Amino acid sequence: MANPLYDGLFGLHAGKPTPFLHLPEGGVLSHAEFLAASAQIANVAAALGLKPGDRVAAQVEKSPQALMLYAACAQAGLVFLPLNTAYTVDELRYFIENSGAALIVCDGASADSLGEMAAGLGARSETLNADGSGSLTDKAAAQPETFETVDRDGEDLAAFLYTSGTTGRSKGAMLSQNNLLSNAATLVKEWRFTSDDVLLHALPIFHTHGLFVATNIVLSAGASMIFLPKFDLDQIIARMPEATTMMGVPTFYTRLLGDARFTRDLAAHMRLFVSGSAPLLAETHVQFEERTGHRILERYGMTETNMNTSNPYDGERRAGTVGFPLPGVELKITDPESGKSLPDGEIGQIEVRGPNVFKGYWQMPEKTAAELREDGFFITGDLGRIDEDGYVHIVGRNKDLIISGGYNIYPKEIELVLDDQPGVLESAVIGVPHPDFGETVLGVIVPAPGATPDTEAMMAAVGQSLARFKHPRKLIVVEELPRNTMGKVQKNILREQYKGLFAG
Ligand code: MCA
Ligand code: AMP
Repeated sequence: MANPLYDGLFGLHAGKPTPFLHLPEGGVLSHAEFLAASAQIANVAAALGLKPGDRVAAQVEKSPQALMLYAACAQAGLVFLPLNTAYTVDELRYFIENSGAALIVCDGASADSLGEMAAGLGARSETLNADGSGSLTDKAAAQPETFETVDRDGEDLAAFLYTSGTTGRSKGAMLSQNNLLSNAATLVKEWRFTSDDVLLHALPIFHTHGLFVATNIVLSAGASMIFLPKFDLDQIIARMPEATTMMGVPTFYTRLLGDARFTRDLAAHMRLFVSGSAPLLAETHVQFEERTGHRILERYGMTETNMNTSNPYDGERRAGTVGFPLPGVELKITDPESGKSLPDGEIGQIEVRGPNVFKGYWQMPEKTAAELREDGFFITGDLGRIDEDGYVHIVGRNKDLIISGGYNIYPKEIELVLDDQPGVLESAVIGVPHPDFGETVLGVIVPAPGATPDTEAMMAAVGQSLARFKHPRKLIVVEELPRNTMGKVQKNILREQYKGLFAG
């Protein structure tokens, strides 16, 4: 028997003294050291009574120990559910309740509020702080450094990642072991990763990009990574000489270009820069090549599908495109009304099928059926076209979504909070161009007749219930919202009207 995810990413490195994590403060954690410590955490989970298939929710800062928790879940057959550290207690309650998590691992600072909530929902809770201390690692220290890997099938679930929806309710995307493994194997090959690679890792590890793309590729290739707690320009510039590759959201690249220390010399030895999670402006692509001589490799993916397309490693990396479907991934452009395939060159919705496509949304069969067709094609909600050379272009979104600095924000969730505030008749939340984050959030408010809404109090209310990155950067009060003849709010008119508000 076997456990494909654990065996394919972690087990293959058992006992090896090879480098895995280059730490921010200096020093290296080898594969063997990492795996011994993660086996101790797997033993803690078993001692707590967790059973294969149970969900483990983690809202913890990025640290080697946080990654060990991921490895421990794989080894013990648990479903890993990483959560953005910016989420408020209100937001977390929903994820924990909805997933039925058996264990919640959180920072010591939120132990009181989350621990109480966990207990109320029948879950256990442990703490793990940014420096690796906490009740989880305290308990792990007393456990053996080996753990008998739990048998799993490739079709068993490995992780849940919550993604918001256009209705404002988040959905737990269920990812199987094979979803994660197949994508990692493909990307290692396509992007030519080997054990000689050193990845500069400054992404969060609670999303697909930092965890399933960056980390899984490094593990699968036996490479190592410089594991920084977050994106910090000084650190990136200081550590780049040790790296061979970097992955980031477009904000990483625009920030690097804004710093005179980021020179052709500094980047000369690098093998590859990858960008994704949000559109990379063609002008950033061009400026980056002018500065460094490197062409950024842009790829396209989603939480539900991992990576779908990539520009080529060899061959032309075409600015403003996301390249070709990855081997094993089928991509078609369809008419949003009829679902029928459109000829190349025409704009329609992007649908994808392949071993990377998720198993559906946790306990939401109707939502799953609405987006995942019976024949296996997933309707991405992105609009695109395929050009005459086969490159995929993303031209827009068929879903009401804002992407700020690589984080997805669903306007509906914010509108629901704004509409609830005293003196508000209705609201519309839109994304407008922002020089640093690509897009940022703007709230447009219509007061109730005779009322003067207190925008400061409204921002405070938003702060109470929603993560900081979702907060509108500005609230604008208007008399009425533009509507079409069907009465639908015309957000495109608002976006056009306010597009210059934050322009750099
Ligand atoms: C931080 N803030 C943000 C964001 N990040 N606000 C809006 N959008 C954001 N992305 C808030 C902070 O709380 C702070 O609030 C203020 O903005 C300024 O923070 P700053 O120090 O400038 O930000 P930072 O800490 O440097 O972070 C910016 C960042 C970070 C480096 C771009 O957001 C980041 O690492 N983004 C990557 C997200 C990612 O991994 N996405 C992948 C999703 P204040 O100061 O007012 O308190 S996976 C995915 O999309 C798919 C599958 C894919 O294709 O990869
Ligand atoms: P998420 O729900 O966080 O997985 O975000 C997935 C969405 O990010 C996709 O549906 C796209 O809208 C967007 N996205 C990811 N990569 C790219 C890219 N390279 N260019 C444009 N949009 C992208």
